[in-house]
Amino acid sequence: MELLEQISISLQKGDHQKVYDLTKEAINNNLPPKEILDDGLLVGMNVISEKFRMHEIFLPHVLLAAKAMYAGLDQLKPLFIEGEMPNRGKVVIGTVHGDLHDIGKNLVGIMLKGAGFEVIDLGKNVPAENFVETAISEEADVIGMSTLLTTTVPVMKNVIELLKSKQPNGKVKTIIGGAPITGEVAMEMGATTYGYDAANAVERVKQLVGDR
Ligand code: B1M
Repeated sequence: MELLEQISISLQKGDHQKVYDLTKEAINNNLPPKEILDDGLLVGMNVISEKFRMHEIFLPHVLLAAKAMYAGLDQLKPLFIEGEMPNRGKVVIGTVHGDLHDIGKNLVGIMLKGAGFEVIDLGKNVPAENFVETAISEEADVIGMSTLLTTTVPVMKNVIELLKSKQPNGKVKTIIGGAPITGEVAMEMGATTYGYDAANAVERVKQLVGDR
């Protein structure tokens, strides 16, 4: 079986040690990090997502798969970020209050760093005040919010409203993303823009800071 397929299958089995070893092997074989991510780890995670949606697997299984995802992703992270990068701007990112999903948000952070942005990652379950206070005190250009739960989508609006009240000049822009987010939702929430995946988020953030 091909190495990337083995990574995907081991991730689906929740075998984090195997995913760690196979990812290491793929890196040593000089496979491009983006290929290891897209054609190995994310393929496996997508199968998990679908099975979870169809109630074929349950939460403990998903947790194991997420742990296995990180066993691979953590090794890829430095490869996406390495090298001298111009400072394109500062982005504060996090998963909104009430939501503990952080794999997608972390991917966005890694890609932004790889593209030369300074990223302040507030983690998951981040209160609105934290986003806004950090963005203002750090003089960030953009706040990036992630959420995967439909119930926490409105929380993004709280952040955007709070930002508007603390900084009415609109200096800090906002980007939102995650599975339930569409362009329409972003407009409803009052966000400056949205990203449908990590690569798209980088393109959108570049546009927001004027493609410096
Ligand atoms: Co949860 N979960 N989960 N889960 N989980 C979903 C999201 C769900 C869709 C599964 C389902 O039922 N089909 C469902 C939400 C339903 C809904 O709201 N409509 C769900 C549920 C219900 C729950 C719990 C409530 C389950 C429970 O307890 N009964 C619970 C919630 C806990 C909480 O947050 N308060 C829960 C828990 C968990 C785990 C902890 C087990 C685990 C998370 C582990 C972790 O993140 N460290 C987990 C997982 C892994 C998933 C699924 C299976 C996979 C998510 C994932 O990591 N995908 C997910 C199913 C699904 O999404 N279809 C599901 C891979 C990742 C790379 O993709 O995060 O979408 P994603 O990110 C993409 C884009 O969305 C985008 O770019 C990323 C990469 O290209 N993006 C952005 C993301 N953020 C962005 C920000 C941007 C721009 C783009 O700009 C800033």
